[in-house]
Amino acid sequence: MDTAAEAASRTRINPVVELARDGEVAVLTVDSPPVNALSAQVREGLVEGIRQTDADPAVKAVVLHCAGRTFFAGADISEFGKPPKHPNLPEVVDIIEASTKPVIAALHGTALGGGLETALACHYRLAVPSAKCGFPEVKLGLLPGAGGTQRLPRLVGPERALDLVTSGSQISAKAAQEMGIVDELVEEGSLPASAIAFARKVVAENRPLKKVRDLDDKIEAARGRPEIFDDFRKANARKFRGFQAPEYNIRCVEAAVNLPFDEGIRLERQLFQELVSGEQSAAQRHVFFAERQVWKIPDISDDTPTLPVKKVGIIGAGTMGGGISMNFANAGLPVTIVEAKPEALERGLSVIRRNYESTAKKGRMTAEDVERRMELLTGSLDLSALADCDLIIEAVFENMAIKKEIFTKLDAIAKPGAILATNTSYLNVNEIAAMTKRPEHVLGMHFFSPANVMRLLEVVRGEKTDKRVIATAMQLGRKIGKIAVLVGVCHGFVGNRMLEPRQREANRLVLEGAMPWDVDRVLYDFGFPMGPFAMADLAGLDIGWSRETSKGETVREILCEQDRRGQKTGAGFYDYDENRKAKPSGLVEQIILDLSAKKGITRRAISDQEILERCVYSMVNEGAKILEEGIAIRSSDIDIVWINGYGWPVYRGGPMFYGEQVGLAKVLERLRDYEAKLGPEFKPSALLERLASEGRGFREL
Ligand code: 3H9
Repeated sequence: MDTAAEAASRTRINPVVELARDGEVAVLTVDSPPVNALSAQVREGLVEGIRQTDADPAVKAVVLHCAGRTFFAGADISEFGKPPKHPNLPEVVDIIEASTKPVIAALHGTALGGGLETALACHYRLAVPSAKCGFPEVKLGLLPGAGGTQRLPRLVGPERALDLVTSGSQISAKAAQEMGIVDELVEEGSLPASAIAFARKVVAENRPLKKVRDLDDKIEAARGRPEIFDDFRKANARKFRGFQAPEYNIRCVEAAVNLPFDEGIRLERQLFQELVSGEQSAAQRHVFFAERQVWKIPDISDDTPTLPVKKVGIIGAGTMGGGISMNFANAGLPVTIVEAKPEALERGLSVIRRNYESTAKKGRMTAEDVERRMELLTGSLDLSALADCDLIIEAVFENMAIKKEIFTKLDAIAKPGAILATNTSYLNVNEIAAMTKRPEHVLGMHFFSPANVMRLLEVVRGEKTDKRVIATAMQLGRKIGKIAVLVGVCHGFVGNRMLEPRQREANRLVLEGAMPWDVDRVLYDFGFPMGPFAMADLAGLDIGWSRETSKGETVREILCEQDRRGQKTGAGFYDYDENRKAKPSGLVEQIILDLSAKKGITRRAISDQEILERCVYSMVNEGAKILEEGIAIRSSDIDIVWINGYGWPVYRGGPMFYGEQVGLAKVLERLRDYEAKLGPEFKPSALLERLASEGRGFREL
């Protein structure tokens, strides 16, 4: 309980900001759950708080502190794109910096973005050791727009500032202290008392008001040395490809070095405004919220009980089974891997070891970590070794008969209550579940190759799957670091089903007049890491192909027949040199021309625009059908699948977001045009027709 005296020295400035007094030190406490984002109300409260402390002659110093789990986690992202509310954050930080009393920021949790900018405008910064800080704006397609790009280089120098603002990564309080962002570390859990004590010391020693804007020693040396920035651009060109924000961040840091503070701030403001009103940031902010939305399942509440999973079984030690096993071992769960043949089991386990060892070689894991993980993996040749597993994931060859046989056997072996999952990419999970007497415990868990690396996990809900089983799979997905998306049963689920129309159009375009490298270039320029033909060459053209059944009816079949099976054979759609660098192939061009002629197709010039529209709008249309059928819960889930599983550029927000950005009416019009010219594959989905006619978007469903 507060004493009467303590209560008397507290003033509530507004519902989220409180001003307390501890002798000559004022403590401004912000309490705006969940993450103390700097919303309009928080900003108003801070400005009023500083006004009051400035006006009160009894106050000699101010501590700025947040209640709950974290110091300010940044600007309130949900305010972007809406009419601005005053005071804005740049105004707030100016007012804090201009305070006539020293302001001490007390950091815990994650001081991010605008939160860290607020701290940099304070005169001192303290942090508990577990605190982290960073500028994640770039991940939202933005730059620190409240002085961060100008103050950070003055504290840490331009090189480190460039790294921090363009990577968006978080650093520990200790690292922040070493760099000069944080003045002192204080004992865990000691805030705000330790900050109040520090403030007293500042007052007692009559220390001057230290303003970061006045510092020069860390930037001086870089002045007039443009190569620092040019080299940084060059070194990161691949990573930044297509993104607008990294370059804008670099320009701001460059300005911090070369321009007076106020001019730098003006440039920062101007570039921030440009980014925040642009398409890329809108897309990246959409992805931020979509990634958090994906875990919410309308008919399965957060408090749905989950089933305990202490031991995992994996059937198949191939590429998929091995990768999946690594995820669980990484999370500290024991895994039993079952294979049919001893050589295959041994090979699978040694591939896993090799993967871990190569991670260790890169310094991202210790030799002990490798051993600890390997110890969690047990191989077996007998399915009955899975009898005590809580979750069993089948990851064998994509063949319904084999999967059915395995599930029939599993049903007899697995303990009651165990979850049985299939890692199928296309097959009907209901049919597989029907082989067991416990279809409510069966679901799909579709991992993406390489399964230990790719973030996406499609959790496939069968018609009988129990809600607790789904809640457990989603929770496990989170535990192993995946982004899990709940999808329904259909051929290819969300991701592969939408890949199909893109693939179909890519192949048709090639027969109608484009070359594989034309299609690849258009999709690469759009932002995919590679086009479909380069991708096919990488994966191997002979997946699912056999010489006996090959009919020579597609370019791919002809290439396989000629032993051009992709990168592994040094040739596929492209020719490859000894460094695996791709070159367009004259031979392939001839094969394509011959095949077009054989099929009676008169080739024509095809524009880049047509390539893009046919490949991408057909995906949007398929996505609309997926939504219509209830296979995905919401359009943003589809976006998450494509961004995390198929390399869709994050700055284009996912296929459904992109469709909306283009305009559903325009997409519809182009689909109708292609339907008339090219056939029923382009028939628009009823949902797309309806939304376009109502002027609504997928997000409003
Ligand atoms: C910026 O600062 C611009 C300035 O430079 C310039 C301005 C002029 N705003 O992630 P969680 C919500 S840009 C609004 O699940 P965790 C989030 O949606 C900003 N909402 O928790 C979720 O809501 P719900 C720079 C936000 O513990 C809930 O809070 N800052 C914000 O796993 C819990 O979030 C960033 O980019 C926000 N800023 O992780 C930091 N942050 O429950 C963004 C969170 O309804 N935030 N929410 O789904 C994060 O990285 C993580 O949320 C954090 C906590 C690490 C803080």
